[in-house]
Amino acid sequence: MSAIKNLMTKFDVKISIAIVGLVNSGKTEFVKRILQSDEFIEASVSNTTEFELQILDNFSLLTWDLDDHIPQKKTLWKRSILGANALLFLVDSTNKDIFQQSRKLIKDLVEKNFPIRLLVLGSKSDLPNSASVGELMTNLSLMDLDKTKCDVDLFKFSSKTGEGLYAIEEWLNRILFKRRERVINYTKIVACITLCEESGAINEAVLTEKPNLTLLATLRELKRKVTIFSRTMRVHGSGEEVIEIASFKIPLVKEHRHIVALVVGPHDSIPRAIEISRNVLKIISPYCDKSINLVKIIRDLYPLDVSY
Ligand SMILES: Nc1nc2c(ncn2[C@@H]2O[C@H](COP(=O)(O)OP(=O)(O)OP(=O)(O)O)[C@@H](O)[C@H]2O)c(=O)[nH]1
Ligand SMILES: [Mg+2]
Repeated sequence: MSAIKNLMTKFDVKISIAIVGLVNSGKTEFVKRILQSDEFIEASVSNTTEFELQILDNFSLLTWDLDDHIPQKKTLWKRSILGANALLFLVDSTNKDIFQQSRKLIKDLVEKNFPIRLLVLGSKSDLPNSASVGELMTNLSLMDLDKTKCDVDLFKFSSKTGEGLYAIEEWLNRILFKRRERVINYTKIVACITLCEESGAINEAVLTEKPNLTLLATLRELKRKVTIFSRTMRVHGSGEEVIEIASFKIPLVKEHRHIVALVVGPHDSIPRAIEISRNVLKIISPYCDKSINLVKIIRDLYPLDVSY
């Protein structure tokens, strides 16, 4: 289950998220990535081709294909998109030709529709020609928007590699449920598994001094998940996914042809765990065998993040 879907289905309230953007901005791919299954009901609404709705229990995802203007009169737009709990505006970060058009649409959306919060998302961050966050900020003139009308944030993400999806989940968590993860909090790393894609070698480190049966079963299952993740990410240089096994949260991070899976507690900061994973990846990347002492590396780097 994807982190975003998991977040939405955890709560006992109806949540709707609207995803808008130009044709080809990556809306459908993003929805597929969030749902990661065929178990949703697709409701199509007659008389429009631009609107789509996916419903899963209490959670609905609405998408709208924008063209050259923000619909001003359509009741469906007002009721569904502007009535949603969160509004995401997707921009294909690899297509500089559409930046100007997207800038105009975002400006119109803020000035004429007054959404309270807007998250602008640069999609397709996995591609080499993807514009940076700074470039997007400038080209979309996000700094010039009227802050009294709308609070705007900007992230980049990839539906193919999963990078940035956790930041989106965190944003939604904060906006929808007024929760904020404290990135400065230390994590409690219980265990870690690494995989070298070149040699296939898997390293396992148990950091807690009291491993129990649940943890051992989790590690067995995790090895399977890491292998599947490696297969899925084969064509990508980097990638991210957060999974849950038993009561553990586990970010899987790929970089430098290695994967690191850190097993942390259910309330730990995932952004911090991902940052730790990236630093561990830098250190282990030259090694392709089982000779590295993973326990020592993690304890030396992050002595306060280890569960004793
Ligand atoms: N590399 C890469 N390609 C992506 C990503 N997201 C979408 N694409 C590709 O971009 C193209 C458009 O993506 P869609 O998700 O269909 O875009 P859309 O906004 O739904 O487009 P319309 O429904 O036509 O308005 C497809 O070929 C996708 O495979 C991504 O994160 N990375
Ligand atoms: Mg689509």
